[in-house]
Amino acid sequence: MIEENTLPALAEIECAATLEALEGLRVRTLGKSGSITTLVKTLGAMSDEERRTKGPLIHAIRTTVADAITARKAALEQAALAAQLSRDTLDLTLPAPEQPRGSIHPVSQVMDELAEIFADMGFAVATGPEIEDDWHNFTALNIPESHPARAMHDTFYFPDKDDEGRAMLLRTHTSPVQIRSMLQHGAPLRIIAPGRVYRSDSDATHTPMFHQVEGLVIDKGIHLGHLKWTLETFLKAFFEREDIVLRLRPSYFPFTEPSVEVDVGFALAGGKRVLGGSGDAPGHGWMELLGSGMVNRKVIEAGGLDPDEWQGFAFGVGVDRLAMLKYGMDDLRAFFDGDVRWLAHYGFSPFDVPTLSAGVGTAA
Ligand code: 2NM
Repeated sequence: MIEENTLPALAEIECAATLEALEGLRVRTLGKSGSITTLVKTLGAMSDEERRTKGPLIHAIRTTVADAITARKAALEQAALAAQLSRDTLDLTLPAPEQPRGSIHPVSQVMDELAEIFADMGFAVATGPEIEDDWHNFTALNIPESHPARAMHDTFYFPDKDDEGRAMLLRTHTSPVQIRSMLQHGAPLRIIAPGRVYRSDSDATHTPMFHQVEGLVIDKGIHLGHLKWTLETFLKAFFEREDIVLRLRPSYFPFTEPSVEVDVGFALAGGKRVLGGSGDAPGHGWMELLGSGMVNRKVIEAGGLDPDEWQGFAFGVGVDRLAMLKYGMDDLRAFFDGDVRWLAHYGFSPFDVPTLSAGVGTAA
């Protein structure tokens, strides 16, 4: 009886080619009205004697067929998975699609470098409004009404005055930030003020908006020696050269007394100016780089401090010019054209931000 009911079923199960065919077999044998289910049901009508002899056999048939179906099902699923795995291939050697990526503008890069270098010397970064009043931009800086820097052709004025009757303008330098810092924080003070400044000027070497960084130190007993050391240390770190040589020349700015123009020695290499070495050596020269000086007593007073107690030095330099010198760009106007080809060429990776290890004391 086992043979009669199971062998053909077992052979069919073993031959089932698909999961669907196997499921059909299961329904026909173990389903509600399947052949083996029907066989199991016959047990109910049997005498005790008959059930005792046939019962174990009938249950053995059901178990054997059920196990065979389970085993075949596992084999078919395994085969289906193996077939799919061999069909679905992933080529890990294919190049990833190129992602368009922006870059850091050289001006931003240089401003970050400056903040880093001066942070190493204890300077904080100070910022202030680009729309200023003429008291913070001029008067407080000892620039009198008659000074040519106040003339309409240099300064962008707004048509209306502010609530306090002061003329409004686009700041012509970041010095008003230094005045605001003195008034807000008092002394001692060590800050740099980087940012956009505006002058009505436009040609190959001047743009109506450009970038400046100004530095200010206010403390007791500050003298020109501190100024020279600070600028020398800054320029060596920024240009990553130990052979930077400075030349200080007397000059004039209304906000400093004495005022000092700072030149940097350069050599000519292949027709290009390379900073480093004395400008007095044969084949060398001096390049004017920045303005500086001891803060004028009147400016310290305008900043709310007693000039008999507090002294200071200040300096100002063009960020765009620093970037051009360090990274070898020759056209200032390209800085503000927004040409993506120029940006891709001269821009910096956002993942290569300056770190403290690139600051003061690590120049090559
Ligand atoms: C320069 C040159 C010399 C300067 C002065 C001040 C302030 F506000 F403290 F008085 N800030 N920056 C200064 C001095 C700027 O730029 C060529």
